[in-house]
Amino acid sequence: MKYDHKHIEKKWQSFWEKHKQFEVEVDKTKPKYYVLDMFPYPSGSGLHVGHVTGYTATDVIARYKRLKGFNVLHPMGWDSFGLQAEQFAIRTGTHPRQTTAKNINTYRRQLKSLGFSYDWKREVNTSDPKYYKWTQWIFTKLIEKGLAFEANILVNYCPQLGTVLANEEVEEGKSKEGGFPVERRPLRQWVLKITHYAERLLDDLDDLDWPKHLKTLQRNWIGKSEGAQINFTEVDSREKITVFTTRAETLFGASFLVISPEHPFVKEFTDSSCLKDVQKYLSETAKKSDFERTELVKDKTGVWTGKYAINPVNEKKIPIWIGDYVLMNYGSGAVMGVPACDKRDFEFAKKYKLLLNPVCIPTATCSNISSEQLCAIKEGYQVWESSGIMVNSCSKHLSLDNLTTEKARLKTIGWLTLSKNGKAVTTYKLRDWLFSRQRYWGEPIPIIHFEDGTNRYLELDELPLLLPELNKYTPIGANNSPLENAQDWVYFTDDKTGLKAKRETNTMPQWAGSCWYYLRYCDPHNSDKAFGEEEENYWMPVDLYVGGVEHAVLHLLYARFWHKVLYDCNIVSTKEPFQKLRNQGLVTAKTYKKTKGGYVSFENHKKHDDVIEMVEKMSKSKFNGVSPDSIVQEFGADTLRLYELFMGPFDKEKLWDSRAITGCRRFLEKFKQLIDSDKVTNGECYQGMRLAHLLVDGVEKDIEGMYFNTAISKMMEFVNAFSKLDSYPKKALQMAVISLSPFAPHLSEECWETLSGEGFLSYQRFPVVDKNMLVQNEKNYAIQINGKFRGQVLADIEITKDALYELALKDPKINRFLSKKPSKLIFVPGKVINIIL
Ligand code: ANZ
Repeated sequence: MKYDHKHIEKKWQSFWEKHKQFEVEVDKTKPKYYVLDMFPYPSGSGLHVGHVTGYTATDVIARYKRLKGFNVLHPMGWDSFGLQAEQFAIRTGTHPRQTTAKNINTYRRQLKSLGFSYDWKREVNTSDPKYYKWTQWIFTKLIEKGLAFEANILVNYCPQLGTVLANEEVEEGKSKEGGFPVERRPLRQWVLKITHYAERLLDDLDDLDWPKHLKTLQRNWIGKSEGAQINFTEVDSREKITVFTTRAETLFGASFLVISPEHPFVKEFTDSSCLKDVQKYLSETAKKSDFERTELVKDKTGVWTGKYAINPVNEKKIPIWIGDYVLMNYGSGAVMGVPACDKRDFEFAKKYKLLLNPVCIPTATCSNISSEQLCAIKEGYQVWESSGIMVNSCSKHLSLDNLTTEKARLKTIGWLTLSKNGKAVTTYKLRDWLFSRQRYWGEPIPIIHFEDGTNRYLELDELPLLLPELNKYTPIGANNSPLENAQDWVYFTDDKTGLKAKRETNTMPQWAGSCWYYLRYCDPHNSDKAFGEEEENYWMPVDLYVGGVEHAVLHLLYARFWHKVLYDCNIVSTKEPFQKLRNQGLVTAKTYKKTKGGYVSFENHKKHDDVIEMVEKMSKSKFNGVSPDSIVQEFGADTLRLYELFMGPFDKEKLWDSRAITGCRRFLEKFKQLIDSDKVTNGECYQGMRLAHLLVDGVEKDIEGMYFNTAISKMMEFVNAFSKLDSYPKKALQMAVISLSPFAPHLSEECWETLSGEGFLSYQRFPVVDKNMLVQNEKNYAIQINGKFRGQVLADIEITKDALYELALKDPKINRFLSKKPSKLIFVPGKVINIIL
């Protein structure tokens, strides 16, 4: 019987839908399992096969957990607000609402065509007012807690995108979205106090089952540094300058101070004789991004202010410089320059001819230092950045000489604290989250401003604050949001106060909606609350979350932050949202890149002589995206699902090869042939049952460990071994069908029906393995003839030499070499027989 995938897949998809097979409700009699995909932003180009690896894996897990008796929540939705959706709308000249609706339909159709077992009744869409009403409400909770406020801050502004960006959205001085240059500008903006949670965001990582590299990425992003603040005094004004240092013990070596160009004291600390130079310097650095300023390879620049400060430990006068390698938004925006112990300060001192005082030298036991190097360090010609022994560090206040770095640090901080010249502090690289965007396609920030400069947030009965309909939604620049165009919406009289009011025109960043969507899935149709308590209690936390590693510091950090705020408001019951997390590996494909830039498609690449073949991340823009549609059409969803996971280990990078799909298709055809075969019997057959138990055991372990590719290999091996049997026990085949069903659910349903299994496949239980059946009592023996390998035979582990020879004679492939009687049989039990003729 032919494998008609089109008929089979349509039949079972309608069946599942009709019987609402994947819709779930809270059921306290069953254990729950919540398996979640990072929901997509529905782009105009639709899904490509690289997107669906993760979705296929979670679907295998969801189906497997159902077979294991869990009540499985497996939802899907759309992250449809944000820059990408808006950029697409601008490019195509259609309103984002229309393009979003259209794109969502495409995505939904594509995902359904793959037979994913989502509870579609729970679909959420972040740009739907019924959803964003609650995003806005959570924002008001942040205000209530004092975690959202307006401030004048230096922001990352991207002129091409016409908006500010969060630190997390900037990479190497460019916008992650689009790669456009980003500059620093002071602006009044909404900010969320994520730094308040820095310590908990760090600590709670310990208990999560997340990949190690991902935890490291978050830890580094939060960037905890333990150090000290030290106060220096400016000579003329007696004003204090506070520096942050992780090396307090090097204080005797501080021979200059460097303050950031944005430091509030820059004006005050500049002597009139240096004013011109300073102004010139400031205007030059204003154009640079933080990345350019701190890039390690770059030459450090600076300018002298003409002023001095007093080093509190020895009362020495040291010059105050301005240097752009010092960032205003880290530590205190000022550093003490210790050229003997810090490479950057060493280069700076060399360039501007500043003093160097060696204060820390390697210990005598430090092995890889030559005597010449030691001499250079002691004399101040070479920098020594590691720990060691303190020298030249003695004054009437403090003596550190001969102490180790660590002891000296403690002693220095102790003295600083007692003398009130400083204190121990912890700083974080994490910055507060810049939350305003000058964009149209986002959640309006539910704030209204009054003429007297005060404001208020909208209360629940005033939400959702609808995004006004606008025909002109492109960025208008000059730090203004396109929402300014909706004059009637912006200016109004506030009913609650009777005052004239102006609405906030900034919108929320694209990360807002995804900060809590996993909570809405628990109770998506609740119109009185963001979600019900009972539902949240039952379903949370997410047991398995699967998505790309690119979200390590954006979505995953922001969502953890909001979740902790909600936890503190007693709105959620768990401290963390995502208990276990796994990243799918990137799917790559061949690209054809023109040497002058740009890409051509595979079909056209021969027409160009300046193209280089490369392997890159799959993407429509590089013309190497493969749509699942054509593959589902030609080979079927089950084949595609199998190939998605068979390509290689789930968390590793994999190269897409459309030609290799036929292998998976052939396997499914062979599987179906077993089921349709007239060798299927109701009888028992030890060999067949043993193969089935081995299969179930292997597949179960592999699914649990997310080794999907090896699970599929085991199924392929099963089919090969099983097809050689004389009869096919039905029971064994039923076990095999259940094992296959999470991977190829449509064909499995069809096979179950053919085998006339009881009830529907989706309600079956995953077979229980009989451990006795797994014990190995047969082996594959290698058969050699005159030392040459001629084939294999399966035989009892305790078979005798002569019985094995008899068996070999029966195998036609081997028999044709055995024309004569053997002169000798050399036998290694359990391994090999060599027949000498
Ligand atoms: C003196 C010193 C001596 C330093 C020495 C280092 C080595 P992490 O580990 O990244 O926290 N620093 C402080 N504030 C800064 C700012 N706003 N911009 C740029 N650099 C800043 O690094 C902390 C160290 O970076 C601090 O310790 C300070 O230099 C510098 F042998 O102070 B140190």
